[in-house]
Amino acid sequence: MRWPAMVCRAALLFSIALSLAPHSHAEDGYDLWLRYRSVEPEWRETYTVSTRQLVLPRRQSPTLRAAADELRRGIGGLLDIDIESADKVGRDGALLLGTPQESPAIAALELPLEDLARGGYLIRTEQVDGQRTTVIAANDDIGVLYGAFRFLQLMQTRQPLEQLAIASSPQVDLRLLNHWDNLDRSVERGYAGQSIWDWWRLPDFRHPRYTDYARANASIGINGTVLNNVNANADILTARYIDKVAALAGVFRPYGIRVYLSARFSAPMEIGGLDTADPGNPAVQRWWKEKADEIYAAIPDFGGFLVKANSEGQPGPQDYGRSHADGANMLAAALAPHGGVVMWRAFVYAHDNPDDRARQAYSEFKPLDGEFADNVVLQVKNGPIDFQPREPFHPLFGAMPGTPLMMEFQITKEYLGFATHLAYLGPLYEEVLEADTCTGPGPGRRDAACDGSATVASVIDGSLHDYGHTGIAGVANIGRDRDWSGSIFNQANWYVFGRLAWNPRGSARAIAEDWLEMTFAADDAFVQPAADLMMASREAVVDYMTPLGLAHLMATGHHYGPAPWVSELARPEWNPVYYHRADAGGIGFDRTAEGSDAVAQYAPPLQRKFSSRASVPEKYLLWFHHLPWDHPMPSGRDLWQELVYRYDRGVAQVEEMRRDWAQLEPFVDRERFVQTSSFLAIQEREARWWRDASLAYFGAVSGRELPPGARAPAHSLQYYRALSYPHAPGH
Ligand code: BDP
Repeated sequence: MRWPAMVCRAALLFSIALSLAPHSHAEDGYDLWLRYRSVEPEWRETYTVSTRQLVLPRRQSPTLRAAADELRRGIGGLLDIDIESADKVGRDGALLLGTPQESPAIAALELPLEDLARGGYLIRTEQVDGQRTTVIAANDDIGVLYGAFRFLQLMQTRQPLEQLAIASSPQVDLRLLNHWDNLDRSVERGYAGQSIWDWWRLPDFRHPRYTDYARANASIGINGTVLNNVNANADILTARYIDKVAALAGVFRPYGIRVYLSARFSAPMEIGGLDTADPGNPAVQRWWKEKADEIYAAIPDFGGFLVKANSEGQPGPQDYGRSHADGANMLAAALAPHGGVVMWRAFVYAHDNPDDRARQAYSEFKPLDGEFADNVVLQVKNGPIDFQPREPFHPLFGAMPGTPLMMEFQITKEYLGFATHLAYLGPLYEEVLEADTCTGPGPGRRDAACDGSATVASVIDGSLHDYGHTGIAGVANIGRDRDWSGSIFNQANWYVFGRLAWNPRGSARAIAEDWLEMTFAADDAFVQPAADLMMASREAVVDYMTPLGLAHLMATGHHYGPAPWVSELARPEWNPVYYHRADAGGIGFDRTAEGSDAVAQYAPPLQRKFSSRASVPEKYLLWFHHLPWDHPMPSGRDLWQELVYRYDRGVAQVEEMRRDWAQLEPFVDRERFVQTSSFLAIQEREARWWRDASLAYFGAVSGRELPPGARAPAHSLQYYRALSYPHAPGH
C-alpha cells in the first residue's frame, strides 16, 4: 500500500473507532442537564461520605426503581463509584428512600410529611439506627423520584450534603409540555428537527429516547405531555393511534408523566361517520363518551384533552351557534367519569371581528366565567396577542375568579429567533408571573390596590381565587436533534419552564445558574458571566426586533425575520402594519379609551397606569399608545431617536454576548463552545438585519433621517422587502 492510502485507511479506522466509542457523543448535548460528569476531587471525598449505601423498601414500584436507577447512574457518574444497595440502614452515610407506607424505617422517623402536596418531598439528614442517614421521603413514589433528582442536583451544583433539611412541593398541579407535533413527524414551529414521536414504528418500537425524555421531564417536575399539535388531526383518536399513545404512556408512567391529546372538535365527523359535531347533539355527545371510554380502557391514567376551537380556522362549537362553554362542557362530561380534564384554549380571534385582536379573547371568555364544568381549565397565553418577545400579561388573568385559568408559555422560539438566537426565556416568564393584576381576591375587588397580593403567579397557583385545578403549559422546543432543543442554550428554556411550573415564584437568575452548573461547569468564574449573558439575552431580542412595546413585525407564514411593511394579507390582523400603525404622523397602537380601549380589560389601577403617557412603563409604550415621532422621551431623545437607539442597543448587546462567550472558552468543551459561537454569529447577523430592515422601513414611513452618527442600513428597503425564505423551518 502506498503511504497516502495507508494514511487514508488509518484515518478511516480511527474515525470508525471514534464513532463506536461509548462517549463519542459525549458533549453533543444529549445528556441535557443530567450529565453527571465527575466532580472535582475535593468534592468527591465529602460526597462519598454521604452516599455509601442506597436503602430501598423491599417492595419497589417502577417509579421507585426509576429513582434508584437515577441515583445509581448519577452517583456513579459524579463520584465514579458503584453505590452499594441494602434494604436496611447499616452504614453511616446511607441514603434512605421511600414513603412511610412502604418503608418502616421512614415511618419510624415521623417526618412532617403531611405538609407536602402530591409530588412533594423531604430531604433530611437524620439518625437512623445510630447512623447518619440522608432520607429522601414523600407520601407518594413520584415525590421520592423528584427528591432523588433534587438530591443529584445538590451534588451537580456542589452543595454541602451534611445537614440537609429540604422540603419542596409543587405549587401547580398540571405541569405540561404541549407538543405541536404532527403525525407525519413535522413539528409546527419546531426548530430542533423532526418530532421525537416515531408514530409509524409505534407501538412496537419504543425508542430508548422516550425514556430519556421522561427522565429529563421528571427531573424538573413536568408531569404531563400533550403529544400532538393543537391544530389537530382527528386520526390521533382512532384505535390505531390510541395503541401508539398507550405505548408512550407506558414508557412515561413510572416517571409520573401522563399523556394528553389535542382533540379536533370535528372528529365525530372525520373519524366517527357523523354528519355534525354540534355539542348539543346527543349522537355527538355519545360519540365523545364512547371515545373517552375507549381511550381510558387503553390508558387508565390518560390526562385529558387540549382543544383549540374556533381559532385560526379550527372547528368549534360556534360553528353550530354554541358557546365555548357548551363545547368544553360536552368534552368534560365525557372525561369526568375517568377523572380527565379539558384544557380549552383561550387563544381565539375571528376574521369577521373588527375589534382589536388584543381584546378578543377577553371579550369572548370573560362573560363565560363560572359556566365551565369543574374539570375544564381555560388555557391562556401569557399575553393578549401571541407569544411576542414582549407583551403585557393577558387581561384574563385576575378576571376569571370562577374558572380555573392555566398559563400557556411558548418554549420554542417562534418569535424570538428560532433555534439559533440565544434568548433565555426565564426573564420573560418571570416578568409575566410577577406582574400584578391588581385585582385582589374575590370577584368584588376589581379596584384593589396593587399590593402584590394578586400577581399572575397567584392566579396560576390557584391561591388568589382558590381554583380547583391549577396548571402551566409550555409549547415544547423538543425535536430529534441530538441536543433535543436545536441548541444547547435552548435546553435552558425547557429547564426554566419546568422549574417555574413547579414554583411560579422561582427566580429566573437562580434557575439559570443551576442550569449552567449542571450543564457546563459548577465554577463561579464561568457561571456568573454566563448567567449575566443569559439574563440580558431576552431584552436584547426585544430591542432588535420589537422595542418599546411594538409587536408582531415578523415575516408572514414562517415568521422568520423582519417584515414590518406587510400590509396586504387578507385578514387585517395578519399584517404587521395593523400592529405598529406607523405613518408620517407617528407610531403605535392606541389601546386607550380614545383608541381600541383594550386597556379597559385591566383592573382600574392598571387602566390608569397604562392609559397615561406619563405612567405607562416604557416597555409597553407603543403597545398602548400611538405617538408622534417627535414625542419626547425621558432619555431626552425623541421617539424616533429612541427607537433607533433601542435597535442599536439590541445589536450591541449581541456583539457583547459574542465577546463574553469567547471569554468563556476555557470552561467549555469544544463541541458545545463551537455550536454556541456559530449560533451567536448567526444571531448577530440577524439582529443587524432586523435593525436595518426595520429602520429602513420606519425611516421611509416617518420621513425621518437617522440621527447623526447612526449607521445607515446595509441595504435598501427594496432589498429587505425582496428577501424570501420558502424553506424556513417550522412552518
Ligand atoms: C401561533 C402560531 C401557530 C399556532 C398558533 C396557536 O404561529 O402556528 O397554531 O399560535 O397557538 O403563534 O394556536
